Amino acid sequence: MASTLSPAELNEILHFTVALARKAGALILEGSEAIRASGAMDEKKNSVDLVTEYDVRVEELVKSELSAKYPSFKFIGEESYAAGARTSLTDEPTFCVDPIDGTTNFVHGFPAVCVSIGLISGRRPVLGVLYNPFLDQLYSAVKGGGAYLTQRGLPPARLPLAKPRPLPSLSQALIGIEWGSDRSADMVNHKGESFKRLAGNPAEGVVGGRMAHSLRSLGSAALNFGMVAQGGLDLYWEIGCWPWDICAGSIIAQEAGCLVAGSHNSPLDNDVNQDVLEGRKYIVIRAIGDSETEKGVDAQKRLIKEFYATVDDFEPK
Ligand code: LIP
Repeated sequence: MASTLSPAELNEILHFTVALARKAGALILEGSEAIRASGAMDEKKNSVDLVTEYDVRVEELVKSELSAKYPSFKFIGEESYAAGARTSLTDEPTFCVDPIDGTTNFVHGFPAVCVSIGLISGRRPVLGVLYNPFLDQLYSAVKGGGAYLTQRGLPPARLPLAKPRPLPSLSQALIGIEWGSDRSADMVNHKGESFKRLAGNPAEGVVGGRMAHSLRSLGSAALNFGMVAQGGLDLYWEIGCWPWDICAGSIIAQEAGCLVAGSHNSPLDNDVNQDVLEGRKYIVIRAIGDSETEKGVDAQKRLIKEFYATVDDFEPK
């Protein structure tokens, strides 16, 4: 079902959400110094699934401000979920929030950290804001309104940042990947073999190797989506992260001409519906320019099929 929110309503919500993201960003910066001084952090499911007092405090700030301003809207948040809240997705407007995406980076002082505030309506993302306070980079989009990057006091720049070039094959791609926090042999073997084939040289014995230009890990699903939207990464793929990690990033990417999809057999129709949102398997490819022989949108689908023919498919736990 289509979103019930009008463009004017979405723009008003965007205006409020951008200001809130900057406020949350200030608390993240304050927390960064405190956490690096104290080293205080807790573990969720294991020693690499980290949470800090500031993940919880930022979510409380964002949740209280959103519910005060939009009392009828529902709320899904990483730390609320960790605390046992289970908000099921309906057609009603629902905020989907990750207070600190890139918590491991946050703890280490690696500046790829952001607050991610998405809005879902009609079971599809319709608004997204990502704010990285360390680099003062703010990504934003509303459905039908385009995607923008506002950084370091410069005027908003429409995404992608450069005219999309053709991408003939994965061998010319810069690909975003993540190890994630499930380090079981099963997960690490699937990811390891997949990464090996993406990077490996088929002419030097790597069966099914694609020899991509290289692989990158920003350590934040949300910022990986932002980087694909701006054209700095060609693709990003992850199995195991959650709806709050990708909700805002997915509408920003779609509004920047990207194709977003779920697992190996999801239809490549760029419909980020409930199955894709909750599927915990995500892929996004940048806007691709038409070449003499192929339309960019066809190249996006061909390359995702080539990608899925290269990597393993497996179930997140
Ligand atoms: C992180 C994601 C990342 C994934 C990590 C973790 P967090 O989110 O952004 O893509 O690999 O396991 O889920 O926990 O920093 O909000």
